[in-house]
Amino acid sequence: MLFPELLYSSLSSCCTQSRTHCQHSTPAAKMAMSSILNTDDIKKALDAFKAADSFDHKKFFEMVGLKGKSADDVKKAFHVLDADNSGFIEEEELKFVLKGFATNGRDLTDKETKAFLKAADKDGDGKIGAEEFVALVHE
Ligand SMILES: [Ca+2]
Ligand SMILES: [Ca+2]
Repeated sequence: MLFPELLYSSLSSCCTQSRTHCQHSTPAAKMAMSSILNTDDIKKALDAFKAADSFDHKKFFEMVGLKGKSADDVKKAFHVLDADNSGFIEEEELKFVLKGFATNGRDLTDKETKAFLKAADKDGDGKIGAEEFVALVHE
């Protein structure tokens, strides 16, 4: 790691005081969505779905340029959206998914969140795994 102090700065103090005994796992450095996607494209896509209940994930992923990205890049985006690093995008995280693209992204409505989850959650466990996300984006 080039900048360990940056990486650990967000962890609780036990990690910085005695890292060897710390029970927290080292988080993978989160990438910014803007390093994966073009910020102008993100802005345009967010503008296109400004109205409540207008969200269309297929068109959105196309507009932000994610659809054309490799599975590796889509997974990087997935990890940005998995805010608590659980390995899944849960319903609560999905509601705020547009904020993962830009801080001024709106919240999805409950209806949009449920429709999005239903489209992505192929195995029916109520959350979106990385593979499910990649499949949805490339669909
Ligand atoms: Ca999560
Ligand atoms: Ca699932």
